[in-house]
Amino acid sequence: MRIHADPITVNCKKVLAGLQLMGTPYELVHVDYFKGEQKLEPFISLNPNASLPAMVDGDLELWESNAILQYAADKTGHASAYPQDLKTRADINRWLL
Ligand SMILES: N[C@@H](CCC(=O)N[C@@H](CS)C(=O)NCC(=O)O)C(=O)O
Repeated sequence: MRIHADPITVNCKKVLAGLQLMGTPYELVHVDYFKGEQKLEPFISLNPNASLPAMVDGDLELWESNAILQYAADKTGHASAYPQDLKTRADINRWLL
């Protein structure tokens, strides 16, 4: 799992903290926010919204910090971080959305 991010920003820090909390290994690809690299190639091809973070896992390219964390929790079976129970999940989603 490669995370394209600048740890100085809150949405990037959230993803990196969440992955560390779940013990999910990742490779950080640093995209310098203050140099505006999120608006330039190669990042802009990965996320046309020009915002950090984004993730690449195999052939899956994903942006949105919460979507990345949800995917990571489901992939690694971290039910305590993102429970499978529908009602509990709906409650979590309402806060995330
Ligand atoms: N809803 C998005 C928000 C992403 C976002 O706003 N990222 C900021 C950094 S925290 C960004 O890259 N903004 C683009 C800019 O300022 O040029 C998410 O949670 O991933």
